[in-house]
Amino acid sequence: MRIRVINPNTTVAMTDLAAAAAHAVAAPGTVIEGITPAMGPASIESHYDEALSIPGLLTEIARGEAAGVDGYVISCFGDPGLDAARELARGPVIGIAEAAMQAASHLGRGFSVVTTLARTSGRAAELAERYGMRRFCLGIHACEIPVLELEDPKARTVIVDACREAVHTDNSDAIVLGCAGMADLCEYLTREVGVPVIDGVAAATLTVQSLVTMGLRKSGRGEYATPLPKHYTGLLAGFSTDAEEARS
Ligand code: 2AL
Repeated sequence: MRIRVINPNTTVAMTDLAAAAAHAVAAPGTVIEGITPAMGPASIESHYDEALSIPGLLTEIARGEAAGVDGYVISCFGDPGLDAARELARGPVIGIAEAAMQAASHLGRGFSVVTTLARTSGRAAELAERYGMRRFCLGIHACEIPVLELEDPKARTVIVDACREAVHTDNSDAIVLGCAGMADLCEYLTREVGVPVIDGVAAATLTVQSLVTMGLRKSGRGEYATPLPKHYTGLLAGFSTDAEEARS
């Protein structure tokens, strides 16, 4: 089975980090391919970044379909372009926020999200609502660390403090990490904080793997059917769906 872990931002180090987190949990027969789009923002921490990450992501889904990929992980906590990606793909497409929140809901009565900048909190709240997770999502806490500074050794301490504070304030039973760039901290945080800490990259990878193993594919009926043939103009001409070669 081939799973593509698409990092919707263009920072290769973050793609490598996410691919490593996926590889660490995948079954021996599952091939993980980390993908960095050729266009898009260096990191995603605003609605503008998120909107402009989607063309690069959809290009990679189209490429994956041409290459016969079995399923995809969208490796950014805003789950950008999830519905559109599902329209293009034959197999499952899972966002890390949806997978992490669902996993957390199996492990305790409520979870806290610990994210990067406070300005990403609204999106996390919207996603909890969308996925029916509002009842479980007891709070969203920002560390005010920009995505590309997560690898700074000082970030660890700030994140561990934010997780402890979140558990205390929300009386929560689990932590959901609000950024793919935190995936490598998951084990350390679990040890330090003493509650389950869920990395969405691992959770989404195993959700895709499970669905494909069960022989389940995306439903082609209704809203997730292939987009209607349509001509696009200007910079988006390559996204036209009225000619197969348009997307190549
Ligand atoms: C993210 C993420 O997962 N990747 C990225 O670029 N931004 N999430 C976040 N809360 O900042």
